[in-house]
Amino acid sequence: MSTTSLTRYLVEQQRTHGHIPGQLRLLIEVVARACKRISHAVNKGALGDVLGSAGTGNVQGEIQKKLDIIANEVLIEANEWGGHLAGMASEEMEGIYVVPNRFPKGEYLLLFDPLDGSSNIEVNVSIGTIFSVLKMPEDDRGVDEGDFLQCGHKQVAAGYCIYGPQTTLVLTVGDGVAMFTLDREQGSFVLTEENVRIPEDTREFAINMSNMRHWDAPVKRYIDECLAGKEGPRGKDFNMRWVASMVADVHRILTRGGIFMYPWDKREPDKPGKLRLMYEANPMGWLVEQAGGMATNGKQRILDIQPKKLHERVSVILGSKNEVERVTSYHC
Ligand code: AHM
Ligand code: MG
Repeated sequence: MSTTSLTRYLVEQQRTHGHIPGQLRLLIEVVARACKRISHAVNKGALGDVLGSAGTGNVQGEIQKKLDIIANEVLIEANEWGGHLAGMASEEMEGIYVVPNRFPKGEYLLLFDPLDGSSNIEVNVSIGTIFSVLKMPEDDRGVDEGDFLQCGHKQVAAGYCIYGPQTTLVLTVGDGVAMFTLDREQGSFVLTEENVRIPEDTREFAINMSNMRHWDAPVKRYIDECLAGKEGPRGKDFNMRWVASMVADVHRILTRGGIFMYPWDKREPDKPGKLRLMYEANPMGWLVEQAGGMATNGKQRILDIQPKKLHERVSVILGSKNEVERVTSYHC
């Protein structure tokens, strides 16, 4: 039974491996603390009057749930005063959040999807918080939106916290992927998995099949071949899983392998996909790569995409390396 707390893991990363400066360590601890509070609110459900729609819309035109807003506020309140951040950006806010002048400013930028998979809140299915940390560009005098528009390979920390049967924080600081389970009695995250590895091959795919008629030819070809099973060109049967919570689908892939896809489709030809590059694809892409998997948009490594705007969307194909390589090769 592991006794290594998140705090100890981070101190050791700082001390021994030199992966994280002290300010970044504190930042991650504060994010983890905020996730504990969100987990608490999620668990209360109907008893805490946190379910249902908030009656507002976000910048993407999606209806916000009460928990979307609560989680967003918890993350901002927890992080704004610590002195380690210059600004924040969230899927639920139109513009960036600059740390108010009454607080000291730090050198990091925090980006998050406060409650991913929020369509699953009422049905009691796993949801989560996804986060990504960037460094402010050097010699920058004041934070603006342009400072956030950095490629995913510049992330200095990324992770998610899944609120499911267990609350688990999954983290990378560029030294592999570690998982920490929330011990509710102790109130702390405890290391329960280190050096997470995604098997290179899989027989499990995750995609919203109801969109099949809108897909592009390469994705259709890949899924058709999976569905053809043993008798088809792949010579093996595939299984399908789709939770419709990216955190839950990615968590399964980090746990036992698989491929996840949310591809561009013909319904909205001008939108490059549904998922957001900065709050979803980049942090998940880095985690998957750190666990030996691969993440592309069909044509390019996700982490090499230069973002042009904060709420940019992207096609996402990630998971077991050999399968992601195959779908990507079908696009060439
Ligand atoms: P959200 O951030 O508004 O919750 O939307 C993102 C979610 C992902 O978690 C999930 O993979 C996808 O949307 C589900 O989409 P669909 O409703 O097409 O199944
Ligand atoms: Mg989301």
